[in-house]
Amino acid sequence: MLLLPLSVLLLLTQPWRSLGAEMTFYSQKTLANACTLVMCSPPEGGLPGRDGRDGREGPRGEKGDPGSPGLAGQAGMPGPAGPTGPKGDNGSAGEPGLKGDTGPPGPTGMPGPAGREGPSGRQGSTGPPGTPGPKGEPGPKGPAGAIGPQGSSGARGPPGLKGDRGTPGERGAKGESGLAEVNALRQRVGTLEGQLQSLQNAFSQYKKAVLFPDGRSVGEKIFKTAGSEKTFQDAQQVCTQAGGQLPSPRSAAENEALTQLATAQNKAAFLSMTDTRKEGTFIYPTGEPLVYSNWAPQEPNNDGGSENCVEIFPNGKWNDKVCGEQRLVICEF
Ligand code: MAN
Ligand code: CA
Repeated sequence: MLLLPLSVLLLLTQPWRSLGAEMTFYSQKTLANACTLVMCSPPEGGLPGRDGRDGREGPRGEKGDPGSPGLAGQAGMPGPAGPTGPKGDNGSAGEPGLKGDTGPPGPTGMPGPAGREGPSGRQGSTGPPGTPGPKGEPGPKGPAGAIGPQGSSGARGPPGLKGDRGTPGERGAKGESGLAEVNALRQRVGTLEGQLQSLQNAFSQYKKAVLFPDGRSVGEKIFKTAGSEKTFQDAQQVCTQAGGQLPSPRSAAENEALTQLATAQNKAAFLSMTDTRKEGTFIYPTGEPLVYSNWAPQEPNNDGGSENCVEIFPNGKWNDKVCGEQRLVICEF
């Protein structure tokens, strides 16, 4: 037990000795029994450093400082504790902990992608009516007009009046394009306008010829006389057979037209009205009461109690007259 402290003392007190030899010697002694060096050091030897907390076992602490020399012949007191050794390395990693409890539910996720396309819908209701189709082609030519009257020279008369318009033809096929159809219609309108003008000219010409010298046109009426004189009944028949009737002047203008004819013939003419059904109440052939009158003063007086017809004087005034008298025949068309 005392050999090592003594060797140390010898080393410290004999500095002339070779340092390398001593180091070799010391090293061999230390490696041979390191524990012996610490455990068997003098009483004042240092304490080993503390293990690091939770770390691996740290290395051995440094050797404490030598204690003070002891009294001769007696073992010295242990030296003070050495300084705490350096902190050891961290210990090995611990075992994995227990699995944690299941966490709370997460927040609501984002909306999912759009679904697949749905099935086809049901058939829709019937749509509105379409636009009218194009105008049909002109109808077939009308029937031939009546044969015109024979001329005075014995030659063939002029052509008869054109027949009535025929029934419309079937609707034509749709045009190839709107522009072509418009142009065709324009051309047709132009042709029709020319034909209309020709007819107007011809009609004006025929009216003048027909009304001269014993006819008059007023509004849509035509009055014409053949110059003959007949009883009311005969005169009425003549006009009916001609497609007309006895005159029914409903206005001053119409009365004036009749006045001109009577003046030209210088004869009084029968009108259509009578009061046969009810004395004093003159009516038209239709039964309608008068809407216009131009009675001469004190007329109608039903002279003799039997005047149920009406005459118009050349001056235009009216007088009720016996129907059996003969008066100028003027027809209304
Ligand atoms: C004659 C007839 C009558 C008429 C009188 C007027 O008698 O023409 O109808 O009323 O004259 O004075
Ligand atoms: Ca009279």
